[in-house]
Amino acid sequence: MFYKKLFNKQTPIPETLADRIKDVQSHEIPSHVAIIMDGNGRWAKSRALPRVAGHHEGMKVVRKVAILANNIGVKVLTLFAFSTENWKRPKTEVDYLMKLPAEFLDIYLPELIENNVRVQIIGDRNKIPTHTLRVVEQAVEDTKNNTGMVLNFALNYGSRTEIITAIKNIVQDHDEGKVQVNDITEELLSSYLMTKGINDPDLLIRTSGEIRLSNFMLWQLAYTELWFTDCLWPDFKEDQFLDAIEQYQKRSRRFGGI
Ligand code: V0D
Repeated sequence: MFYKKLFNKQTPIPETLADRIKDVQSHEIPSHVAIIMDGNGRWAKSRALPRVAGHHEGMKVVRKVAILANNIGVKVLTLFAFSTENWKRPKTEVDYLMKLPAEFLDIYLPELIENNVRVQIIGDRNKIPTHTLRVVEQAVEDTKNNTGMVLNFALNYGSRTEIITAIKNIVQDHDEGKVQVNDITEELLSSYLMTKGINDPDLLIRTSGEIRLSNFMLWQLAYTELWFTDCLWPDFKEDQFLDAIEQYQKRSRRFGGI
């Protein structure tokens, strides 16, 4: 059973978590879960630590949530790691953030591969430092044949820019005679987005109490269940993830019943 991996021999599996996992698995699991991982800076501040300490702690939570999501049967987990607006932060913080993908993959990629997870990225690769991009693209390449969950990192991602780029490419293909005006449907536009081939999220989670989308997957979230929590991302653990899944299951059972 997977949750043995989350706990070593000294730490017994808490009965409650095992029970909760069994319980959520007896209902519909959202196929695609997207998460806006907010509150790392605030978590650090509340402990009188530098902001980057919160980002580092948040990285460990990414691993926990990814392993759990994969093992309950989530097919795609999209994580908003860095937005196009995040470049406005102090350079020292941006530099630190850009080192996290390499550190994360260095520590956790072997375990993700053992769990058959496939790494993907969405976002504008242009401004990502070369070293970071190389390491991430290598992980995408190394896991491309894995058949488990897709762990999709949104890096330098912004939804409006994504839609504009899609429109430009559609117009280009129209000019070249590859697309007719009447071909332009929701499906066609979806196929020009960076999420092409990935179904829209069933559940969006945002931590840290902000109740907004912040330019994240605006097109893809049209029908998504939204779940907001005051919990800060570094404090978000298995229990909070299962809370969100349970809430999703309650809502979809209610609609399914009519
Ligand atoms: C900081 C909380 C993992 C959010 C999580 C560059 C803010 C920790 C990655 C990662 C970040 C990205 C790509 C990849 C593997 C791992 C990551 C960033 C920030 C932004 F292929 N955590 N993480 N990337 N934080």
